[in-house]
Amino acid sequence: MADLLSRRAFLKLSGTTAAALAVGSFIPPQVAQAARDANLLDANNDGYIPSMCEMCVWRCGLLARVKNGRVVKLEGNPENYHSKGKLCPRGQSGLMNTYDPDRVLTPLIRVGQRGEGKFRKASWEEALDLTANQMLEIKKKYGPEAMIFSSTHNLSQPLFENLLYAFGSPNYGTQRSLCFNAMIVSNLMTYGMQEPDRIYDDKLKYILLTGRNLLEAISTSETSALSQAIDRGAKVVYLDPRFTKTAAKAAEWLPIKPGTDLAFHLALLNVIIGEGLYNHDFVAQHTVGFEELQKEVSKYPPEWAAPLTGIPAETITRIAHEFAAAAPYALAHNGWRTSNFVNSFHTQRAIGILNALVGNWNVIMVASAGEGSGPLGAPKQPPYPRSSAIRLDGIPWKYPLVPMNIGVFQELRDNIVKGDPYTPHGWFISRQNPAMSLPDRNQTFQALGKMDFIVTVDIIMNDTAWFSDVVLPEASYLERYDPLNIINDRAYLRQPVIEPQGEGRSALWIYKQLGERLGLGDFFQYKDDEDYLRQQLAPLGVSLEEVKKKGYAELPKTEAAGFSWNTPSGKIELYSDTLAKVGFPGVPIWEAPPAPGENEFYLLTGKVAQQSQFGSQNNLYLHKYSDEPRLWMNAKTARGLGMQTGDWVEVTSKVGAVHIKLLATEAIRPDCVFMTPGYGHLSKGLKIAYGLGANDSVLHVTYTDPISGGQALSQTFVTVKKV
Ligand SMILES: Nc1nc2c(c(=O)[nH]1)N[C@H]1C(S)=C(S)[C@@H](COP(=O)(O)OP(=O)(O)OC[C@H]3O[C@@H](n4cnc5c(=O)[nH]c(N)nc54)[C@H](O)[C@@H]3O)O[C@H]1N2
Ligand SMILES: Nc1nc2c(c(=O)[nH]1)N[C@H]1C(S)=C(S)[C@@H](COP(=O)(O)OP(=O)(O)OC[C@H]3O[C@@H](n4cnc5c(=O)[nH]c(N)nc54)[C@H](O)[C@@H]3O)O[C@H]1N2
Ligand code: SF4
Ligand SMILES: [Mo]
Repeated sequence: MADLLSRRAFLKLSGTTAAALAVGSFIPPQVAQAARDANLLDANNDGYIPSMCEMCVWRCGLLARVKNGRVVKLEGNPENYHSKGKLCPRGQSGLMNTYDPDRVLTPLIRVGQRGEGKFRKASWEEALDLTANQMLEIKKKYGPEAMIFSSTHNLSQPLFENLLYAFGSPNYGTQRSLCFNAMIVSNLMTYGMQEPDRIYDDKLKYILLTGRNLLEAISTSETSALSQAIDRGAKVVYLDPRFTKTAAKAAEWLPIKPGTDLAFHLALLNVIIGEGLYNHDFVAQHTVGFEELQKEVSKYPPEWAAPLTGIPAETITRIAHEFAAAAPYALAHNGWRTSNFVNSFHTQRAIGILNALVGNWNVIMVASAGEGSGPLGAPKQPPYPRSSAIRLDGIPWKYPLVPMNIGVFQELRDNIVKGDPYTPHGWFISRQNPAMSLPDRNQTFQALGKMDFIVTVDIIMNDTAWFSDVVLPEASYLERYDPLNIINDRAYLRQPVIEPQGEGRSALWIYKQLGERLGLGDFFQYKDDEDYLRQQLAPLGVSLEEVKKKGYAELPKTEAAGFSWNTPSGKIELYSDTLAKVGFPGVPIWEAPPAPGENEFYLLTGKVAQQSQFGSQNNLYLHKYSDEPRLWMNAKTARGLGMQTGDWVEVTSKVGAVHIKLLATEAIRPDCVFMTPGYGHLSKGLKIAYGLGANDSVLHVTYTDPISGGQALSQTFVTVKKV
């Protein structure tokens, strides 16, 4: 007994010491002066500072626990609509994003060959001068369009966009075409908005999730809302070729054949319309194009969809009946990363239309309150110069319906490689890792290789930074201010919890500095970060000091104006004239997806709860709790091929090959294999992530949906052999 006790005591002690070492040794002793000024800490520098997570784009509210002037823990802020008091595993581990020993803490300038990883430290003065001079030289020689800009959604993006549009370039790559273009463009065509909000209240009875793995691909508030709805007895039907954690919690898992979700939903529409189970009043009053839809979907009965999807006709018919019976408390979730096949746009339209037919508008689906900058103020700025250059990503000449600020990033990359219609010479990247997030990594390196100049703003040496000429270190999200974040009727604040380590600086500061050096100072009319925030808060009549204490500002209630959908007809468009006018089908039609050849598998990709995209794999805490990255293969298929868990295999597609260990599992269809994204980093500047696992972007072939411009990630087929 004594032995056991002492062993326990020892474990407890060594655990504490290890944690203290891991975190404590990197923590600078000073908390942010801003927090002290706002009286957020007591005389011992203890307290909680409200701020915002940035471990993913959901931006939950957090409370940073500060003890003796050190941040010791991040907790969910109950006062935030997204976190509601909870942070996900990535949010909880955010401390190690700030205290990562591999953080880039000074500006860096490349000295060796590109990709060799040899950089020298530089002052901000030198790095910013060099960047501005290179950009101006490119502009002078080739025009502003020869500088391309890319960035993934973040709060300082309006300033980034100021930089690129004021510079005069039309070439802008965002993550959206790699993620949810199909969902956005489809919602714009059907509802006239990018993404309606969903209400998971007591009444919600039936939820159809199409590849939306909410219990692993986490959006805290929605993930919790789904779990609570399941607890209250709502039925979840989940379609995914993989048995995910969401499948485990669903009432029914349908291992649908990849790319055939469209057939499944067309058949649901067929039954609901054919048997007259839709909400006649709602359809008559609030939609247009019912006849065209009815005519098209009459071609798609469940018996037609069954052999395509692998789901029995009776099951499809039953689900159609159950869905209609639950109306209007039935939700067909339109998904998030909807970049699976080139027919994903039609799948999305069919899902949107299914919701309209059961009349769940204003009951389960509502207009999002969060779009736009609402009633906030902004620094004055002149209009942007007009750019006469054609956009390299095909908007609008090839993709007439894709909004400009969304773009088609993979097409931009491909046209850089082709030099068609012209050749760009510089690339400015911020908060993004296109070396990994774009399909076909080899092609991305070819595009990067064409540049005279590449600059990246990041906090670590991600693979893109590793191949850059200049790396500008942003302060981490616990060390800086950002513009306010509107969610519903509040504007939330990100504020520094600690002073920046090293030379890290906020994006607000970096873009203003660059703007001034580029002669574009008029687009950055704020003295410093706090001044920017004060200008945002001015119309609300609330002081920054108050907002620092509370973590948010209430927005004035606006009178609900008479609502109509922002479509040409002002109604929900089951048939869309806009689509038809540019030569696309006005109602969703069946388009057969390509299928793998003999001995080939669909390559699936998807999020895991412990990692965010391509940027968190070097986080020590997340690394500790992540599974070893392996290729999932159906156990029976693996046995047939003489392979077992732990074997090293070579996975080959049309564009690349990787080596990875195998995981034989029942949790995937026999015709699919699966890889977790975000592994196989090349950057030796990431000591934990370097060389770990393999990169699925090496394998992905680039396919683009012609309507939404979304990439088609599940349309890559691979062979697998033992090595
Ligand atoms: N933990 C964590 N949470 C995240 C993120 C993260 O990186 N980590 N990222 C956030 C972001 S940016 C996004 S966009 C969302 C993405 O969240 P989700 O939309 O849930 O997307 P994924 O996890 O990429 O893929 C979901 C599932 O699609 C399945 N799938 C592949 N092809 C098909 C098909 O043809 N049909 C069907 N029905 N299913 C298919 C895959 O097997 C996978 O399980 O997650 C967000 N939340
Ligand atoms: N194979 C495959 N490809 C995919 C996906 C997939 O599931 N599989 N998912 C797709 C989806 S849904 C999306 S949304 C895209 C995402 O694609 P990207 O946006 O390119 O990927 P991220 O990993 O989110 O890139 C974030 C970068 O920001 C850096 N960063 C983190 N914090 C900060 C900060 O405070 N400041 C700055 N400046 N940088 C910071 C990180 O180090 C990282 O380099 O990828 C898409 N591509
Ligand atoms: S979902 Fe997780 S990682 Fe994303 S903002 Fe919220 S706590 Fe942070
Ligand atoms: Mo995404």
